[in-house]
Amino acid sequence: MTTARIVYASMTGNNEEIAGIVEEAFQDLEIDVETTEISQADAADYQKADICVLVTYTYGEGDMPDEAQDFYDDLLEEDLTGKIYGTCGSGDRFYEGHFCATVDDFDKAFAQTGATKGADSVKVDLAAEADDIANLEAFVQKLVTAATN
Ligand code: FMN
Repeated sequence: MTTARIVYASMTGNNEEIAGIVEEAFQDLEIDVETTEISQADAADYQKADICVLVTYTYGEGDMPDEAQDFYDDLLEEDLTGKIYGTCGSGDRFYEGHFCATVDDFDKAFAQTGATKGADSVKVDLAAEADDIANLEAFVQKLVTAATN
């Protein structure tokens, strides 16, 4: 059975909600999925999954959330060759030039692990609305297709 692991960082709830939308989309496709908040997660947990997903906000001026830093450093040490990954998250377009910068940082980190990108990153402006939910569902569909073909 195909398995997915979602790790998320969220301060005010937008990304927790996105993680929930992504989790439900996996469940709808009958994927065995587990979701963990980033400070409770270990980058090595991705070794147990076929599909690795990271959902995060961005802080400061394009800065990584403090609680994501250790996970990020550990992720760079993992060899995730053969796995499929995708990143997504909510930021705020007000931060021009830094919109969802941490989503991009994790995208690059996964590429360094040897994992294969299964779908383009999805970036959401603040809370997910109907079109964002559709984009997130399409993102999950692509990840599953990449992992099962
Ligand atoms: N969003 C960005 O896209 N880029 C930023 O550089 C950025 N900096 C922020 C700095 C501060 C002090 C705050 C409060 C928010 C910032 N944001 C930035 C917006 C958050 O990433 C956005 O509100 C996000 O939806 C929060 O997610 P959460 O509800 O899961 O915590």
